[in-house]
Amino acid sequence: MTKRKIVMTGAGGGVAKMLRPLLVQHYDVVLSDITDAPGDLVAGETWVKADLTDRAAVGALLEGAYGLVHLGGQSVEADWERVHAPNIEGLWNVFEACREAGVERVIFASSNHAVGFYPRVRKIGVYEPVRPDGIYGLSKAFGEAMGSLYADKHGLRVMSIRIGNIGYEPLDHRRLSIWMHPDDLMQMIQIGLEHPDIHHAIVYGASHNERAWWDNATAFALGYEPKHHGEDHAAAAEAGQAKTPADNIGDRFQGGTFCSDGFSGDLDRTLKARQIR
Ligand code: 15L
Repeated sequence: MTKRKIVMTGAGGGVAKMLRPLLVQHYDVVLSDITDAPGDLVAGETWVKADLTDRAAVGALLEGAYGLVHLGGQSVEADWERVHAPNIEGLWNVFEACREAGVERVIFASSNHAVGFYPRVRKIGVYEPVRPDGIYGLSKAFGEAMGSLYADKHGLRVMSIRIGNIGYEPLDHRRLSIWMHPDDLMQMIQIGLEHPDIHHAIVYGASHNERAWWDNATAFALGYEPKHHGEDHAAAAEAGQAKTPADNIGDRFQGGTFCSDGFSGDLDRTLKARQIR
């Protein structure tokens, strides 16, 4: 049986490295990044070098694709120019190209940093307002809004995954609450690419974390059943935590150091504030 063509941007990054062997089992995968092709492509994978700010290149990349897994762009906090080019202008190009090419499904790699200023003592779902913890988080909130617009106005089916931290083990206390194993990310992406009832779904990219700060009801309603448990790795997380310096601001908020980075606000007020819709 011929496999469907899926494009994955940001294919040179760390998350893509973990996902590639899983994705190629199910799809014909076109990998893309701003770098040259790596030497480890396997059957079923091809590489297209493209810059997200190059509208024509993004259009050509998405031609004939059934779905897009969009991991590309700036992936940590940076100044406005570095975030704006790939995550705002580039994202616009990506959604426009999907609309024009008739791409049916988009998986948008959003981030926990779209809601990073929620205190750790709060458990949140996806219906609370966004609370970005920096310029990067702000761009992810913008991306979620793009997903909503293109689903409502142009009929795309979009899943925005607020990814916690992807890896084979949680790295510290914070990651113990937001960790996601690549196998579970793959399961979630497949739901996003295949589930018949998706319009625009915002879900949390997390494994089964006993210390979760998130209510992932929207993911569970779509059949998501994470296989990996954060608590199985508590010892590794404790060891990582022991090497992590204390952060009087970041340690109180879900976004961690992204919150303390450049903070000049009123800590008490930010902690106590209830965001009102
Ligand atoms: C993210 O959104 C980043 O892409 C990743 O590099 C980590 O910093 C992660 O969040 C995290 O919060 O741990």
